Amino acid sequence: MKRTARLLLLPFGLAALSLKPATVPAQPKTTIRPVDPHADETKAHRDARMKWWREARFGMFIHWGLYSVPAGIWKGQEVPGRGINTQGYGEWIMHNAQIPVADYATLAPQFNPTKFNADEWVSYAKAAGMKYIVVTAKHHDGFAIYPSKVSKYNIKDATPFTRDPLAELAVACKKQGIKFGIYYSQNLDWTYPGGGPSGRRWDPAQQGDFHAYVKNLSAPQVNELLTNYKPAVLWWDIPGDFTPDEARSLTASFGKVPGLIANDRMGGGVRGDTGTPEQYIPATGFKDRDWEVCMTMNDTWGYKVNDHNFKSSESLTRNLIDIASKGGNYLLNIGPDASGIVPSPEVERLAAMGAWMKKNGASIYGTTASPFKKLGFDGRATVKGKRLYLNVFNWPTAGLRLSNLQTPVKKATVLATGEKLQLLKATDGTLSISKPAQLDSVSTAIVLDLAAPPVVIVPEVVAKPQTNGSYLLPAIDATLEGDTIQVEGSDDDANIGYWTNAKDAPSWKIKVPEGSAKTYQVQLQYASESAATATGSRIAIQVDGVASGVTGTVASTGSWDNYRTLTLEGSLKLTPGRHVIRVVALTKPNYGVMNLRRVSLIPTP
Ligand code: FHN
Repeated sequence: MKRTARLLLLPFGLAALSLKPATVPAQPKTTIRPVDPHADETKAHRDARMKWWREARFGMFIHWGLYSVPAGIWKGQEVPGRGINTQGYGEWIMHNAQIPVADYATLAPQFNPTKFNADEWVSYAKAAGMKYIVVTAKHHDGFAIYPSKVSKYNIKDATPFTRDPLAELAVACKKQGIKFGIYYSQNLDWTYPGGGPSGRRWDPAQQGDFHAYVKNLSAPQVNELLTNYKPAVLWWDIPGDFTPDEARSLTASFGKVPGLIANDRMGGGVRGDTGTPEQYIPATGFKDRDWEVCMTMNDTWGYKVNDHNFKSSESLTRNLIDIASKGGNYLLNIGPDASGIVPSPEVERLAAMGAWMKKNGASIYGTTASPFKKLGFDGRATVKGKRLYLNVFNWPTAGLRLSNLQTPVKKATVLATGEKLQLLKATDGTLSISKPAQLDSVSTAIVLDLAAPPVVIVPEVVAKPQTNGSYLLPAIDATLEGDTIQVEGSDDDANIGYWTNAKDAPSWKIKVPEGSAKTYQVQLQYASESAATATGSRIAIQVDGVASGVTGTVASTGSWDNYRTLTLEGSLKLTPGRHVIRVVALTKPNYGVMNLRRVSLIPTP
């Protein structure tokens, strides 16, 4: 569980519990709408609804609001991060500088984005090869950048700017063939009395009843947005602990937008359509789940005048390729300034990505995840029907080789130029592909036309002892049993997380060489944010499905990111041969068992 993932998880669990009555009396049939508006959807319907989004692969996030005026600076001082916003994001300035509501509202008369040009913004997305945009209608500061009838704290009523940016963007999107999406902070609101807080409130004006806030602002604004702008995407942020009725009120107008796609950040028991890893690319993607990585180009979502720490267009493009190869979408952010101008480093990066996408987009759009567990070169793979795309970041000096592909390859071409490449198949089935005349410094996309959709043998991962005799079993090599448990985090620091069902379990295969029967201590590298008062989960190690007697308790480490090494009690006796080492949870007093990065077996003398 990453920091954001934890926020998603807790309210789900609580809401689910509160829905279960102790006894179930015979009830007349009711017509109460389920809390999750898509609860009864068939797979076919869902596939049809998600089709455009799955094919799109690339979208633009836009964070724009009153916070673009101070642009990271308050009373002449650069505002650092605070509390849960350690990053010091520009759009968090009201929270990070603890600006009183009335003082923050003085930004509204200064917000006059006369240079805002919806066609231009959408054209940047289009030029980058993006297929949809998602723009902040209201962020945590509570200010609406559209003329809301629900509250006067909006662009039309509170600023000199009388236009409606959302309406203009919706029209520009339609004109340019881009899907239009809306972000809405349904839970956090630092201005409206009772709005969801982030830590302690800092101004008495923020005090109030959360349920009244949902009833009088949040739900009516969501319904207003869906009714008036008919977005293709609704992007919730930071799940709220909503009652079932509140959850229903927030989704009351979903029916007005057939095909609406909403993410997993609403709360109140609504699972949503898409997972939302933020600022990282999951090591293995998400199993059986649509997902979208949202990411900043520099270190802020909302404009900050002094943030020049931009990722290179090469790494942004490779991120897109990496994400597509794992079956996800990339929602890449821009943070326009208060006049409505998109900062030039962002425009330049979008154009550079677009130049690559124009020639190589076929290796991204409409593709599905790589069938390979690992490639033997620095690059990524995607699939579309009978085509296998290889994106090669750095051409291997020893030549490009592909192992484990069982399907016959008919031809290989360079996607951007059409150059035909030579194919050579070794007796062990390894394919060699000749080097193109020209390589792309970002990534050279190769198309392999196959006789049928690719069939790939995924080699079994069997851990062997290190030189000191110990076994290292990393998250990335685990076999996962269960529906919720998954590998998260990026390759270097991946962990097993979302372990919310105690019956789920990770396991590893190991091979103990002949003549080296030994006993081992078992160490876990783990993190857990269990409440300080609650005990941690009891853990046990099984060998080949049998309890080994090795057990331990994974107490809180303070946060889901704070890893600690724990040596379990007892020792493991392993005979020569193959074994399956499984970590099981005997108890789960908290909402997650733990985040597990690695298991180590250390030989004891
Ligand atoms: O707190 C926000 C943050 O400002 C930004 O909007 C991101 C985008 O995903 N969402 C929240 C943090 O998860």
